[in-house]
Amino acid sequence: MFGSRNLVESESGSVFLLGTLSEVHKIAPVLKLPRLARDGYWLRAAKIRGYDSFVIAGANDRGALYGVFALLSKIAREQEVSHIDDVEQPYAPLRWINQWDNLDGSIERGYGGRSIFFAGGTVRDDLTRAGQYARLLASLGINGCTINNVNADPRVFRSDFISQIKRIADIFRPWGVRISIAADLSAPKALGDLDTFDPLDPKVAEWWKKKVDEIYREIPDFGGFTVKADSEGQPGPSTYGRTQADAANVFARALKPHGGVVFYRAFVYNHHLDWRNLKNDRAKAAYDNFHPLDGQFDDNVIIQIKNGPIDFQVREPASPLFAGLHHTNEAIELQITQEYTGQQRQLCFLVPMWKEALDFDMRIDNQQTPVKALVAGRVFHRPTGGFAGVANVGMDPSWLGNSLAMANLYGFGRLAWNPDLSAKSIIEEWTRLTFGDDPQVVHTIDDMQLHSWHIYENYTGPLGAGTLTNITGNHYDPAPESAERNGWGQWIRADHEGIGMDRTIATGTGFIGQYPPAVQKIYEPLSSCPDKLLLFFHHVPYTYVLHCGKTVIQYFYDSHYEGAEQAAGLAEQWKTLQGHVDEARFSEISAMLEYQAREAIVWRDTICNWIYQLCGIADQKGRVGMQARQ
Ligand code: GCW
Repeated sequence: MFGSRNLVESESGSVFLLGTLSEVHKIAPVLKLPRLARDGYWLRAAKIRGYDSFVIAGANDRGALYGVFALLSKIAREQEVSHIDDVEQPYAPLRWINQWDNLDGSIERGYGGRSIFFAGGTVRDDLTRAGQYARLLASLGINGCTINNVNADPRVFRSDFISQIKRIADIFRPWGVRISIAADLSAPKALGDLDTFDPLDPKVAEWWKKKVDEIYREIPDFGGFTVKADSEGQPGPSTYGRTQADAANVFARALKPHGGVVFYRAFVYNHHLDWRNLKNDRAKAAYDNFHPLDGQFDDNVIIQIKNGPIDFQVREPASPLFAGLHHTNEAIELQITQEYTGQQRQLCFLVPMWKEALDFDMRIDNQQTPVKALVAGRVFHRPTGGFAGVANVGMDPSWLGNSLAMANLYGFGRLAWNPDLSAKSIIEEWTRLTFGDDPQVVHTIDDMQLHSWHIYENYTGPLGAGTLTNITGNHYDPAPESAERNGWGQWIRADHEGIGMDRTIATGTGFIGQYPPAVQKIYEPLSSCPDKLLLFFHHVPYTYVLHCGKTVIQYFYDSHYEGAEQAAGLAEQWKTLQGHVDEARFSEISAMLEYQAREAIVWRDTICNWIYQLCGIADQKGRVGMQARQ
């Protein structure tokens, strides 16, 4: 009716002026436009050509799309929009999702069904779910998605496969989500084209250049590569005595002319460490491998660093590598799929945990330098940086395996957009959007979600001991001994006298020395090391008295009993919502939480008995070790 594709009237009669800033300016030159960073948007209620209208102006098309989603979200949450005037900018330029999907349709550490992208070695014929996923990601401001497992299959680079990936890219494009591929450094050799994959060999560089050119012919907005090399059996530059920078740059140089980037993972470590050597420490690996290379990476390489120095445990300190790269782009890798935190069969809302990492102040040069600012490139004025979330959604109708787990993907997207948001405001948004605005429902679900991580920590890995799970098997059941005396380096070092990894500079592995001096001062002395991370940094006797006044052993007993009770409490809390949420989701989550309450008892008893067997100190409250005392 207005003769412009940017000016639309909805069925309800509302008028929307939608487009990029310059399009909006053409139609409504009287509006004073804000300045917007890439992907940012402006929502404004205004009178246009005599009509009460909503202006949705984006810095680019993607921003305009984000503005539409933001306005819809506000309306769905019944927020007042009639006087809206909101400018929103993303905190960091790169907000990517990683999927660990295998070409056969399975997903590594995926708990939400089969792959939405692949089946039987090819791209699925029916990509309906993939299209819905792209829309879902766009609604959160995600602008990139790596579609295959970082334990990468080189066959993705076959020409016939690239044209299949093009189909996924075509479906993602309207939603502003760029597709990327997890790349195997050995592909030129593995595919039989060359007899080497040495990144410094000109033939290899030429192979990557040609391959990348071919990809961009099919997918002009291709995002780039995610790379896992020299890690857990993946081929890497060490085969040829080359550095991680040599490997990263061979990809980067092929991608550069097209505007692509390389997320190069810092998860490089030796999984055949000698456990007998008390100075060995897997936690040191990322910093040891990457800090010396700072400044040697091209400017379209981003070092993708897991939030903690080990591997997505229920509690870890922030990785010191975030503070160790001053001339290199960084991204934080967060794990949305709950590998070590209940595998979507238990409730564990991870946003509070991620906030602790993002807000952690590294005190570089004694200045305020939180991890979030470092990864966004704000501290050292880097050209790019951001967030990578391992989502692993699948064909399950709930995407992740249960109807409450999506809060983690939602939360990741919101934090990637604005890490200053509180966990409480994020969960409040999510619950209202997912379950409506019945105050009892919102209050109850928010409360359950916000406490769930700490509850899970209580019965699986208190005091920074790590998730005391079966680390050589399913990463799910309680099995603390599986972490000890093997090459994986997730040692707890629990013996008859004491427990914990001594990572001090004075007597331990020296890991603490990787942090800036102000942070060392917090973790090195027992007197200032926080209880929640004590056993990550120190080996102490079971009788050591914590800041909270309990001994370590009593804290173990208490937290396990408390955690099991709290898990039972979650099931009770949920029951109060009967009749307030739809029957299908009500019974699905009831069953899950009842199961979780039982599992928490299994965890409690396994861990309490294990530690009692080791130390022989009975629980003061008589719950563990009574027989021994009688
Ligand atoms: O946590 C470990 C997982 C592996 C995963 C690896 C990684 C994709 O157990 O399944 O491999 O991390 O992050 O590379």
